Amino acid sequence: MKTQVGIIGGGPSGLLLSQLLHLQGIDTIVLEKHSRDYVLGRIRAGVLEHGFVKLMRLAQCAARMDSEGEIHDGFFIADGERKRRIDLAGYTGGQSVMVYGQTELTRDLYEARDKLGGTVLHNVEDVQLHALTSDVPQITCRTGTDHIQIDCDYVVGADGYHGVSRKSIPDNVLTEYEKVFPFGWLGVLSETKPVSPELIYAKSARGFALCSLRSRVLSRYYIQVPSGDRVEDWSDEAFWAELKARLPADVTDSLETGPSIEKSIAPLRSFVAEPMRYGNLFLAGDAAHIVPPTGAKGLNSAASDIYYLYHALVAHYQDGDDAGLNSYCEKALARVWKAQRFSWWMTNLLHLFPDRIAYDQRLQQTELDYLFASEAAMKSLAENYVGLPF
Ligand code: RFL
Ligand code: PHB
Repeated sequence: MKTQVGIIGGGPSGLLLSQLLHLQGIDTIVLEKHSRDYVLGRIRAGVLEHGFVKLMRLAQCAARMDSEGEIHDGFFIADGERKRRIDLAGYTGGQSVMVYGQTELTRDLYEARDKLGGTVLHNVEDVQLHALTSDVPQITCRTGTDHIQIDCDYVVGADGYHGVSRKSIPDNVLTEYEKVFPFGWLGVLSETKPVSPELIYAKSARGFALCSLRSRVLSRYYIQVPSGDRVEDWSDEAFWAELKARLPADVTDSLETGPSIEKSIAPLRSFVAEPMRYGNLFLAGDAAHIVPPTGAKGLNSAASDIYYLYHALVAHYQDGDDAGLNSYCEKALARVWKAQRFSWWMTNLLHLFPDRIAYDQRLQQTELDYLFASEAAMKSLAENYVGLPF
């Protein structure tokens, strides 16, 4: 097989890039390790920056998002019984975020790929990348008993944190920066009325909690749990009791509980791999960087990579201009590190760190007191939360 851009990974990054390039007449093949049902069964992000929303519109995939997604102009931070609304629109000249599930967005991207006859191969095994520094890099893989070779101009590694693309870059070229937090998030999806129309990020003496949502009848809640906890350790009853214990009393009083329809634990990790280009391989999204979910920046950081890569590839194919490809790594990483900083800051601000010395605990409390009292600090939070410009 032959294509212009071979894309590893059929998650949001790979599908969005494939769709955008197709609309510009650039041929792609997407290789996905899992079945479509498996990919669509993963419950992940819920908050999209405006830049991401604009990209979905450019990709002609925004109809359902625009009708079913919710615009949020603000969110709450709770500290024990205190609650402060962060007025996103007020602090950012009218900007907002969109609450629309990653699952739904991925479904929309798959449907758009189908409609245009895009090639997405599922259940591919043993994906390997070859000759990445040559003019004709290749991808080989298997589907069942078929062996496939794809000759490409470029390979995009959009295969997430555990993918093969990043691992195809020689060790002496790649530098990895990593910070693992000593806790994870236990998430529950339930068909209950969300406790608040806007998200609540809650710091409490028992640890962090988050009240989020997918729609008027579908809630998404998270609690911080120690690393090592397993989903089986947490019955629905235990989850609701712990969530209630971490929220302000007025929120707890109106919390509707019900059976979980999904329950999973995500570890909290910060990670960046540099460079994001090796020869004719470009990394994008979680393949190159991970953030703890506290700032809702993971998927949104993937979106800015796709934006830069899309424009760079279009300039290459339509105008013979490689400036965008040559500056991809530098531009993408500059924004990636700002999202890392923000996610790290928000994680440190709101979680319980069991081993923190008393001095650091006082500083954490002072940081939150300062935030609640300072328009400048809240403005900075709002600017980052709605998303820095691409
Ligand atoms: P993905 O979604 O991991 O997709 C990569 C795809 O590659 C496939 N794959 C392979 N395919 C072929 N060959 C191989 N060898 C392969 N290895 C892997 C995988 O099967 C998969 O389908 O990466 P992508 O596309 O870069 O998208 C990134 C986002 O998924 C991620 O950043 C977000 O979900 C992070 N995130 C959030 N981001 C936000 O912007 N806002 C949020 O509110 C938010 N909340 C979250 C989150 C992530 C969470 N978890 C579970 C980590 C909440 C949670 C709980
Ligand atoms: C979610 O709804 O899944 C969600 C929302 C905000 C975050 C993280 C996850 O910061």
